[in-house]
Amino acid sequence: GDAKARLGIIGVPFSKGQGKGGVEKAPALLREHGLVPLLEQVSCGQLEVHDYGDLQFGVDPIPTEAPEYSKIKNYGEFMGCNKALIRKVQQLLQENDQFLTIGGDHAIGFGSVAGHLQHTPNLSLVWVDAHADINLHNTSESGNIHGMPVSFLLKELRVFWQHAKLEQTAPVCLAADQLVYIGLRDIDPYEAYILNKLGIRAFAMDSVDKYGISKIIERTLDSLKPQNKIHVSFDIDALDKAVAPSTGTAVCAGLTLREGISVVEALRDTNRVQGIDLVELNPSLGNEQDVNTTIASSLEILKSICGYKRSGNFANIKMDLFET
Ligand code: HAR
Ligand code: MN
Ligand code: MN
Ligand code: MN
Repeated sequence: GDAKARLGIIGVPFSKGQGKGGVEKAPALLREHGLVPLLEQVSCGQLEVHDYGDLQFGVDPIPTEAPEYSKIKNYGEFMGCNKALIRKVQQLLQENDQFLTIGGDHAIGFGSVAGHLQHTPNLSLVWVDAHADINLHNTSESGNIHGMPVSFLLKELRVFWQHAKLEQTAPVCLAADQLVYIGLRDIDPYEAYILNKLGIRAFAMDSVDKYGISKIIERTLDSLKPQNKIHVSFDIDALDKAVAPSTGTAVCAGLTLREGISVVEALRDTNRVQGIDLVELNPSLGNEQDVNTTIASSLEILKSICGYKRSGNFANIKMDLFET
């Protein structure tokens, strides 16, 4: 058959994008639960998985000419980590066909997508999340930078981050018409305003309820440029609290596990997914059963992105039972 595709995995144990410790433990925990062999197994021989371990990162200085950045919690830690991640993702894409980033909190979505854009400028981004994560330094109420990564990526919002020197660290940015959200249900007023002003496609949970997930998937696929590679940034809090309780900012009435799986299966079936993030799994939150439930849901989502077919898969069967 065809040559195997290579998937590179990088753990990013970053937790400074929000206030709750524990989210940095997710990469090690998913590995303990057999992530690497599991993904190779579900792909039925189509995927060769290479684990690059955890990202090493430091702290950047806060730009002195931007005193307003001090309102943001841990800006220097955010930039230090994301600069390292931008470089690492480019290495992963030189050495592999696809990459998976395991957080950590969603602040690492900036470096993961920015690194991807430097390698592949024509990219579409599907952000699956309860939250829009598109705050600016002057619109965020919490100061938590995991609520801001998308604003660092968009061309139309670069003007608000002049002192971040993004033209040096992440010169290729994303056009607003190549971003689609699914699963939103907790959007800050300024975020809603930005989404509206920039005309960003956002399928919030009211749309999922009104039209059904299959229609939302169809409209999502229709909106992505067919020649573009796809980056799927999956925040586990997109899923309902019942199936993903161990996360820092759980919101009720989210996607069912089946809806989440349907979304990533459809994206996978385009054969254009090149980058994946799985973020915000926090094993320090909730009881043992909550943690196990959230790990299981995370693994189901990753399995489906990496080729698990609920309808069955006989791609690697060796013996022809019906030969006469
Ligand atoms: N919008 C809120 C803020 O900016 C909450 C953001 C929560 N973000 C995440 N990632 N959990 O999606 O603070
Ligand atoms: Mn390549
Ligand atoms: Mn998020
Ligand atoms: Mn979220």
